[in-house]
Amino acid sequence: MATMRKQIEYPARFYDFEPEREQFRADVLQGLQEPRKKLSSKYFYDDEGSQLFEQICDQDEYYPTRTELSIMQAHAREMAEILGPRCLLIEYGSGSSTKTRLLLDELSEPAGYVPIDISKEQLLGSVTALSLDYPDLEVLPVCADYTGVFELPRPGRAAASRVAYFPGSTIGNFEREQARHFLHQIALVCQGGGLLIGVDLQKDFNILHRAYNDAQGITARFNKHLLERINRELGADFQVQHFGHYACYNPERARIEMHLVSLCQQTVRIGEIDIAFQQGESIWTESSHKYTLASFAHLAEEAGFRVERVWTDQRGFFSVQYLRAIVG
Ligand code: AVJ
Repeated sequence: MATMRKQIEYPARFYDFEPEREQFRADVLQGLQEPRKKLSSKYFYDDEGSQLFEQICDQDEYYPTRTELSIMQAHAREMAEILGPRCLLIEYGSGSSTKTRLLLDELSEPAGYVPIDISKEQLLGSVTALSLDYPDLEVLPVCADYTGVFELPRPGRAAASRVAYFPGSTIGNFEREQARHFLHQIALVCQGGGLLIGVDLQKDFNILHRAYNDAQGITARFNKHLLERINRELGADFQVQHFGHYACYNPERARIEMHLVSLCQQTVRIGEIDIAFQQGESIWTESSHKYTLASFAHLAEEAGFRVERVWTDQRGFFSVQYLRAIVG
């Protein structure tokens, strides 16, 4: 049945490793049965969650996307020069591929573009649009959880180098040890090439706080949507109105910590399993680490990279960095 659907709806070279429902169930049950309840932020991004994230990016308070886009607009040509001709561009978490277009417009004869995303609908949509706008570009989409193991497609044209693109400061969602491990994997894949990465920077706590507590409440909806997804996909009975959005900056750990707080004592059923909540007990749903240029350079070096170039905006809110892979 699944094979049939793939044949009918998807392009022939669509590498489909969409995470399985059972993995989602196992992760959710494990996270909610720990003494300190937690859910992985990667599960925000089903089709509806990805749309909500796009809406967050439009909020005045949410500076990262807009700032990163302005850095790309100002410096894409220079970035393309450093990346060099005939590179294979591999994007981790391509989403709508908006920032990538700025890069693709400047790249010299790219060998191909490999967008990797966990959300199939969004991936298909952006690939369709890209193929129309860049008819000469070989696009090799991969639907996968990019933190896992998956096969990298090979382009028809030989690539001079492999360059990973990881914008959006998604690296901030990783714990330090995970971040190092993930970056190291990329360093191995991109030997001889490198990684172009968006990294959000430390700044006034109030600005950070507002970015994750927008006045329209879109971030709150995005956060609570995770419970709706669990209800729908795992047959749970979360009463979403009995959970509150809470996001706060932790200066000691230099990160935003996002939670869903139980507003009353309640029990939630997920399939056969009951999960009890005290009033005020929280589910930790996301951390978003903020770096300094120095703290990020240190992490990059531990992972097998050397920081070759850093571009920032005038306020120093956000950075785009080119890291050269130096692992042997
Ligand atoms: C795109 C994952 C980096 O952490 O700022 C936005 C996700 N979470 N608002 C971030 C997010 C809440 C975002 N990342």
